[in-house]
Amino acid sequence: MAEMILIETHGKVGLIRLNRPAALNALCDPLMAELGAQLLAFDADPAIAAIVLTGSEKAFAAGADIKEMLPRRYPDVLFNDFITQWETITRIKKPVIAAVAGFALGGGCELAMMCDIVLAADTAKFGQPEINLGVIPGAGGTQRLTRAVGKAKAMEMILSGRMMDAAEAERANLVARVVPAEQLIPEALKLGEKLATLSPVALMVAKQAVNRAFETTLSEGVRVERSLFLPLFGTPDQQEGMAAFAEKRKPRFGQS
Ligand code: DAK
Repeated sequence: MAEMILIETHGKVGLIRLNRPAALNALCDPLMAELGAQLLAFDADPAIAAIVLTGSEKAFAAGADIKEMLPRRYPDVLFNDFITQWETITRIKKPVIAAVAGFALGGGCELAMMCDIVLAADTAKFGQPEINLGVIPGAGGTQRLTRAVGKAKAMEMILSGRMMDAAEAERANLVARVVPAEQLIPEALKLGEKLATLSPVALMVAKQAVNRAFETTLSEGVRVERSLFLPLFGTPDQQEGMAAFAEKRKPRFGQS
């Protein structure tokens, strides 16, 4: 059987390509298990500083595998716990960049939204079409899409199943930026390489701080930010970063 994901490394950037082209990268259990294991492996690998997750030109992922879900019944879905492996990506400490071309639908859109930064090709199409299947999003779509694009668009997309193209997704703050399709992977790798030159510990806590904004009030979030910011003054990277600025040279982070 063909591998469901393909792995490359580019310097300190780990690239994961979803690889079920015949099914538009539908996210079946074995694929999600492979993806989760690889994300954890890159996270634990000191030679890797950032991760790029992508699909094919036609589809980032067209959703969870509908044919696999078809026979499932409640309460089996409750006991067999098919949710757990979807959440691995939210536990990754290194920055994860989604590079989305083509369809990012249902679980595919949810997977992209679980990444830290989403870059989109001008061919990308985002949507939560679960309503057409008689269900609703099940991997955070009702929550993350609403927080990203606001109630008006999220409600319309989730209730009607309408897709958003890349330009609309950028206007609606669902993606960080849109690039020509042929530039998608080079741009994502370039961004990953840039992150790889920065302080690993600062990147990790920056992620934590931004993610906290989705979970809490402003005053509590500001307190969390402070509690993450102040200990950075005990790190070699803070000394190196500030000394390098004062000495007009490039910092060398993560050396000790
Ligand atoms: N699942 C399984 N197969 C899929 C698929 C999917 N989501 N999407 C596409 N395919 C398969 C098609 O069946 C077809 O296979 P063959 O018939 O050739 O064997 C092949 O991919 C090519 O698809 P099409 O022939 O349909 O290609 P088109 O270009 O005509 O159309 C399309 C592209 C993306 C518009 C269309 O394929 C489509 O509508 N796909 C379904 C999109 C969708 O409804 N996605 C949402 C699925 S529900 C959860 C986590 C996540 C979820 C739920 C729970 N937990 C953790 C609890 C998520 C749920 C979903 O994502």
